[in-house]
Amino acid sequence: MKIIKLFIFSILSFYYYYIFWMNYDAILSSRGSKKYVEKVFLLYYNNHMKTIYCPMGADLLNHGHINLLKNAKSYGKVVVGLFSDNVLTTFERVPINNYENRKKILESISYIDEILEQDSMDCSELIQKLKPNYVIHADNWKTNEHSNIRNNVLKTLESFNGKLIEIPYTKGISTNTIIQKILNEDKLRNNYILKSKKLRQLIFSEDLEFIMEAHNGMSAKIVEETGFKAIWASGLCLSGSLGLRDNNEASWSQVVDVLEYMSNSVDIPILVDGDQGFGNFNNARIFCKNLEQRGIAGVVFEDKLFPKTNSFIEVSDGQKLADINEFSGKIRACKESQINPYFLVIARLEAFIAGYDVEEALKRAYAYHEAGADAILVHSKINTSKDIDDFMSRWDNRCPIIIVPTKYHTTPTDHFRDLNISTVIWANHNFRSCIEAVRKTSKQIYDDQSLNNVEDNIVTVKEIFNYTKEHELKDDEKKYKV
Ligand code: SPV
Ligand code: MG
Repeated sequence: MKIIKLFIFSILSFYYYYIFWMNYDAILSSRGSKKYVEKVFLLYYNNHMKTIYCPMGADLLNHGHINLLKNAKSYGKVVVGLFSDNVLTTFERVPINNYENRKKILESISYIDEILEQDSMDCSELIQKLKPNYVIHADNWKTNEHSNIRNNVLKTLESFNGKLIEIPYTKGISTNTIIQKILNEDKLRNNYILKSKKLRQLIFSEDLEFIMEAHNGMSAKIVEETGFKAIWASGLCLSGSLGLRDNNEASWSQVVDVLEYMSNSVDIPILVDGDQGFGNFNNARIFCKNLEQRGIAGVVFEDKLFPKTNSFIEVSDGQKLADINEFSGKIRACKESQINPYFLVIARLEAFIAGYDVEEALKRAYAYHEAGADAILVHSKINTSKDIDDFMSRWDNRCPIIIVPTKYHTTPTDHFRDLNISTVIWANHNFRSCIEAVRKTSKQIYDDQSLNNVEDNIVTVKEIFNYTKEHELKDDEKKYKV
C-alpha cells in the first residue's frame, strides 16, 4: 500500500514539476508572490477544469447569450468558438459588428476564458481540436435550419465521449428579432417618406396623371383597389360626409382625425385639401405638422380668407382672395417647417373663381412658386376649359399644374394632355355616387318595408369583412388568444 501511495505521489510530483518547468519563463517573468500564486493556480485550473465549448456569432449581444455563458461557466472553463465575419455573412447577413468588435465585447465577459475564431458553421473541426467535455448550445437548433450542424456535433462528441448540453432558447430577443424591430421602425418612418416621394413622382412625371377622391377609410380602400395611384381627400366631401358645410365647419383636428383613418387604410399617397390653412401661416404649418405625423403625402392650400366658402358657391359680394404676400408667407412657413423632405405643399389659385383674369392668376402663380410651392392647382368654375387654356398658353412650366375639371367635365381628357397639365383631380365623384346609392336604397326599403328588392343591388356583408380583413384577425387570434 505504501509503495502504491509513494508511486502516486511521485507521478503527481513529476506532473506538477513538468507543468512548472514548461511554464518556467512565464512564471518567473511575473513579479511578486501574489502573482506567482495566481499563475500557479491558473495553470492548475487550466489543466484540471472541464472544458466547455460554445459556438456563437454574438453579433448583437443580448441576455440570451449571457444566460448561456453563465450556464456554461458553471461547468468549467468556457471556450467560445466565435464565428468569423465570413461565416456570419454566409449563413445570415453581413455582421453588424465585425469580428474584432465582437471579440472585444466578449473579452469583457468574465464567464468566458478563451475565444477562438471559428471559420466554419460546422463545429466538428474545433471540437476535434479542443476535445471539450461539453458543448453547450441553445436548444432551438434541434428544429431550425442548423439541425444538421447539431447532428455533426453529436457525432464528433461521440468519438471521445463528450456531451452536448442544450439549454432552453431565450425567446424573443435574438439578433434577428432586434434587427427586425429596428427595420420595422424604419419601415414606418420610411413608409411616410415614401408616400410623399410617390406623390411627388406622380405630379412631376411626364405623363398626365389622375387622383381620385375619397372621404373616409373605406372609400380610400376602394380607390386604391381600383388602381388609382393617389387619393384626393376633398374638403367638400370630407365635411359633407360628416353632415357639415364646406365652410370650415369641421375643425382642422376633426379633419385630421378622418385623415388618420384614411392614411391607415391605404398604401397609396393622399393629397389633402387643406382649404385656406385654417387661419394664418402658423395655423397652416401646425396643420402640416399633423399631416406629416399621420403619413399624409401633401397638402393643397387655396388663396382665400378664413372661413372659406366652396368655390362653386356664389357669394353676394364675390369670393375674396387672400393678400398675395400673406399667402406667400403661409406657403413659405409650411415649406420651411416640413420635416419629411418630400412632403408637398401645393398652392391653389382662386383668381378665376373670384372673377379675376389670367394676369392676376399668373402673378399669383409666380409668387407662390417663388415662395416654395411645389406645384400650382389652377381652379375654375366655368363649364369649358377656357380659364385653363388661357393660363396654360402663358405658363412657362416652371412647376407642374394640377386641375379639377368638375365643371368642365365635357372637355376630353386628351385636351389636358395636349395642354401639358401634370395631374387631374376627380374631386368629388365617389361621395356624390355614395349619396345617390344611399338615397336609392333608403327609398326602396322605405317604400317596400322589405329588404327583398335591394339585396341584389348592394354589396354583401362578406364584402365588408373582406375590406376590413377579418381573416387576418382570425389568424392573429390563433396566434395570440389564449
Ligand atoms: C374639394 O373637393 O373640396 C375642392 C374642390 O376643394 S372644389 O369642391 O371643386 O372646390
Ligand atoms: Mg375644397
